Amino acid sequence: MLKIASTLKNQQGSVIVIATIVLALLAIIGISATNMSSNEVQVSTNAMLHNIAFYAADSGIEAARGFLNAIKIEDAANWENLLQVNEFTWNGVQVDTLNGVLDAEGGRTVGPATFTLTVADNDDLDGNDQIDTDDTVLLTSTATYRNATATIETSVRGAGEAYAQEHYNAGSSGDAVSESVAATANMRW
Ligand SMILES: [Ca+2]
Ligand SMILES: [Ca+2]
Repeated sequence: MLKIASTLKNQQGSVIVIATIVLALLAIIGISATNMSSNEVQVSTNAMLHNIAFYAADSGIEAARGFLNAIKIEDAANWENLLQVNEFTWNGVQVDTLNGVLDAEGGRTVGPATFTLTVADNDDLDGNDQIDTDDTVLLTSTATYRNATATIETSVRGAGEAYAQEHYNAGSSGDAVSESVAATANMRW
């Protein structure tokens, strides 16, 4: 009788040990699952933040291309004013950077993010990075949103007023041959 009681007590002890181990395993699995799902939420949040920053930077490139083109048409020397950080008048405002031009045109904010632009001369073999001799500059747009930053760099080519007039008047000049030559020779962006 004593032996049976002792065996039952031992079995109870084993059940408690096994139950404790199972509970511990379940707890570990539960914690791992929670960690995995919070990691996935973090990854998708980071991707969303990066996308917002990237599309803001991309908007900056598109807007800057348009205004670099317009600046070149209005006065080609202003491209060099941008490279030399010299003041010029744009839209009635004194500006000395492409950021200033965009600010004078309504700002650089896209949704919740703001882009920042820099213009630099490419290596156009004149030994002077403040003079543009090949109608090409390097444009960089950076946008930050919370902890995500996106930077896009591209080169922008413009050939000035003559090309711009041909380019924009091509549909009405009626000189298809010279237009297509001009378009090929002055391929811009
Ligand atoms: Ca140069
Ligand atoms: Ca250049």
